[in-house]
Amino acid sequence: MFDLLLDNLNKKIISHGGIELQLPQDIKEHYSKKNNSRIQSWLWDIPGFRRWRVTRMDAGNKLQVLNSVGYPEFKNDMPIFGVDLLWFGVKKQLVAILDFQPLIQNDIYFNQYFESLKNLKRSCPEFSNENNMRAYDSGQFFSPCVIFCRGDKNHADNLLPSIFSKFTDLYFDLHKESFDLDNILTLDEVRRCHCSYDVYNSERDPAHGLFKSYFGKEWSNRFLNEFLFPLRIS
Ligand code: BLA
Repeated sequence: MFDLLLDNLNKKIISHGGIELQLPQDIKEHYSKKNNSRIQSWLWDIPGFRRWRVTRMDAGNKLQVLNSVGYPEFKNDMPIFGVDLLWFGVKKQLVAILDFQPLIQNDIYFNQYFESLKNLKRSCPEFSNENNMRAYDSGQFFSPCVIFCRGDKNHADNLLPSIFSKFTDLYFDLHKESFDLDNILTLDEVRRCHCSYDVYNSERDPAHGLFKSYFGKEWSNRFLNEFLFPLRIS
């Protein structure tokens, strides 16, 4: 379902100087024999970022996932790139969440970093139904401009690709612009926020239960602690 988007993202990362880093084999690619499914990940070293990860899960008709998080360097207080795309084939339901994930909830910060995302959100009302967001407390690490859609095949095939591509471009544009902006947070504050982001998400991410049921507890704990949210235990 998300192959073209994955390709599009990885190509954009490379065009911004991204170099793929080596991952342990079972993190890079892992199979669930029981559920006939596969999870694959990429870790990128990109100038100006301290970590950028991409994960794709293919559980056939049951579930397709594209998930990616890009963390800027600690000396840059701009938001974190966050994307979680899910396709439930049986229900034919899309759940798409794309956000510049804010480090703090503060108007000065929003004014500095969210003008372009606000305009993108305005241009696609179908991706603006975040009132239906469930698992997360949207007050933390989500912005008022979060792009959220619970939709159908039409949303997935005809609207999502262009929104995803624009969203990624706007994020890289913002990253470039951020060098000319004054930071609102100090390096230590940014580090603390990135740490809290990993702790917060590792505790709330509905993926953990899902991974356990597909890939077992041991592998899932390792994937969560060592790959998805490594600052959680540092
Ligand atoms: C929801 N994410 C979910 C759900 C699943 C995953 C199964 C519940 C979907 C449902 O409502 O039925 C799955 N998340 C995954 C998987 C990975 C993952 C497989 O991270 C693999 C790595 N989540 C993020 C990021 C964002 C995010 C970066 O990882 C933000 C952009 C958001 N996911 C997010 C939110 C929900 C969600 C807000 C809740 C959606 C809702 O409440 O309806």
